Amino acid sequence: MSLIWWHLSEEIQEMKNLNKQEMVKMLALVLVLGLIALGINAIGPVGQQTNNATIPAGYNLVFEDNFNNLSEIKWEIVTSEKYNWLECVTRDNIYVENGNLVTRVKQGYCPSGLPGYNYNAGLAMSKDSWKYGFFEIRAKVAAGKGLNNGFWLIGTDWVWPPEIDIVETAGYDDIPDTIYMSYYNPDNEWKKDIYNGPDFSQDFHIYGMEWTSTSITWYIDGVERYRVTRYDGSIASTHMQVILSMNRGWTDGIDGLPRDEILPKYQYIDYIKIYQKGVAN
Ligand SMILES: [Ca+2]
Repeated sequence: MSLIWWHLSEEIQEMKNLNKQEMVKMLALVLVLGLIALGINAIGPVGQQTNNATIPAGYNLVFEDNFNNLSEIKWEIVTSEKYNWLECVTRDNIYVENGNLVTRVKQGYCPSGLPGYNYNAGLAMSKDSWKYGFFEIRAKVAAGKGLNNGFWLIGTDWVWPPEIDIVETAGYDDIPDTIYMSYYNPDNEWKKDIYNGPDFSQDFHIYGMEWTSTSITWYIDGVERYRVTRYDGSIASTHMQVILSMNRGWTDGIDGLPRDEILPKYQYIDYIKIYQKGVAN
């Protein structure tokens, strides 16, 4: 503290010695520096890009959920009676908290009494479906071996293939620093790539995917990370529904089971936005 005060005292003394012209120059400099600081602030910290930075030109918003509440007009909360992995899917593991959709994996037996399943998870499926568009979520995934965070698209009424996995953490490791981007095309060919980045469970990130009649392109925080085109195989041309989920089934049998002591685990989704070309708001 005393050092800072000493420097300040010196600067005040120097200011007293400045003539009027120098004072005007200094005030102008302060003003310019202030404007630069304001500009930097408007851009925002890394990982907080504006949506405009990530959406390709020519798209209009057609679906949006900021998760201020859980809308059962927009979402079907799927349960095990309809679908299950190697755990049960129950309603209580999908809920809204502090403006985020939370999907949870926890220990617990299945209400439906399916044998051997002592974990349960949450899954929300969009009631609407879309053909082509730009799909984006801002999410903070959960860390932990055996946990599969997912934001993906599937054919209406669970018709498979096609399937587009916009983001998956496969749960091979404790730290989710690898994002899996996958596409199962209508010919049942699996196209895939991975992106190795930071520990994605430490902060929210923006995951996007553009699907056109000729290509599918994956984005992480506004940067293109993978693309398949019609030259790699057929591109899906049917309506697809969005699924938001976290589960523990995908890596079962590959040393991927979560340790009981890390549960419960939570994935947070701040928003989902879907844009299409040539469609008015
Ligand atoms: Ca939100």
